[in-house]
Amino acid sequence: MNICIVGAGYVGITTAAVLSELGHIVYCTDRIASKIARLNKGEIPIYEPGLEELVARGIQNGTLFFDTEVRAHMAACPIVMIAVGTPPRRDGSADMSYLDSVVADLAASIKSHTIVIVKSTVPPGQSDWIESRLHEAGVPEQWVDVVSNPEFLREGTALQDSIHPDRIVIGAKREQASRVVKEMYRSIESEYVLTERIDAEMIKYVSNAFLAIKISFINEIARVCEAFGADVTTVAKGVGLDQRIGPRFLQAGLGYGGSCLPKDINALSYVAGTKGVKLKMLHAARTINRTQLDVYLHKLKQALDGNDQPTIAVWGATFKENTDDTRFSQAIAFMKKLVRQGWKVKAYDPLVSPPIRGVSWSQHPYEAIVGADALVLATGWDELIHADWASVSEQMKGNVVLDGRNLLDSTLLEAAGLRYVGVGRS
Ligand code: UPG
Repeated sequence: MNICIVGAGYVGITTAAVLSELGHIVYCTDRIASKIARLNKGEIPIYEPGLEELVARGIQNGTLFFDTEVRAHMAACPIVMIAVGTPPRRDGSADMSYLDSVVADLAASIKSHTIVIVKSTVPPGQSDWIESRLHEAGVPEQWVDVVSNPEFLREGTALQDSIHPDRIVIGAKREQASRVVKEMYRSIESEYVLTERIDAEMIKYVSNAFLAIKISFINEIARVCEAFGADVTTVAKGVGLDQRIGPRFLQAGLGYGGSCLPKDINALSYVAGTKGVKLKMLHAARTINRTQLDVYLHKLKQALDGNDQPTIAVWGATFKENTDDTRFSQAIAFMKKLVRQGWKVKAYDPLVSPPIRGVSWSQHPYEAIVGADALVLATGWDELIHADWASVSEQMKGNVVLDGRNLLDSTLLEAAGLRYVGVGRS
């Protein structure tokens, strides 16, 4: 199949590379010429393990192309996949302006039957809207099928998630269109959910909302575990073994961040509000996520034992490990909170060092901790979890280690003379 993907962002590039690997001819398009030029040289603008190799292979095999001629490829390909961003607006709603301009391009380009796959995360009802806009612009009804096919890949494990997805959701009006999209993924073994478009759109938002609720739930439970001297990691393990609950997304810590969960739960709350529905659980999940940073700050203050001019080292800045994405990162939000206390903050992250007022960046994790009163593990990077704790203990001035991800082995730290502070752990 010849497929045109619009938007060379995270989802666009990954999906393009995977579809080309499945044997399709894929044209991944974007208006930003500099981005396309870099991609054609095999340079990937994002950090994602394994993606560079896959893109290089597609380019070499002649199955993957990056191009700025968006309209030309839209006109030539029977399948056009929309993978542009839908960033958050101030009021919590999703900004549809990139999608709007893609629809205008489509209206001007479609000359024969085209399946328009909406891969971007959009509010429920958006596919209907795209369809009516195209009809209003003069595209005959029989020329276009708009199909909702949301993406569930996670940053850092995007290829694994794309090649071995838990499910592939395809929402279409006409069965024939669903069949073509299913055929496009032919060699991917997965559960296929063929459904109405509105259900497919809802599945995407509800999945992210549920994940956020699961994380906030365990973060709230961590507070009560701590009050009773229970260990939330053990409690989560025991609870998660119940198949009705499941073990994942029960890791207590600084809370969730990233470009999806915070944005999508805000957008779902917003659209629900337009229909007069108040989503109280989502509201609670957001509140817990915000106050989780205060829980950690309080712990740090207690551990610092009256030292009100401390130097704090923070390891990790990205919203989670194995990504260079810092959008809505709880690690960064926490650093800002520390700076607001008037404290000195020294930070290290294996991939990024964004300018943050009051934060000085180190090139090496052990450089950041020299003279520090406390160390905060804010992102679960492997190299940081498996640090040499004896050296850490030697370099630091104080001995407090605040585990923002509940990932460290307290016995190892304590053996090195460090004082371990986790969340929900006695
Ligand atoms: N997190 C926790 N505890 C857990 C699991 C995750 O605090 O037990 C945090 C994690 O540190 C991160 C956030 O939750 O800050 C989100 O993690 P994750 O969901 O793995 O990252 P994303 O790459 O944002 O992926 C989410 C969905 C994915 C979807 C994508 C975009 O998991 O299915 O495609 O958002 O919508």
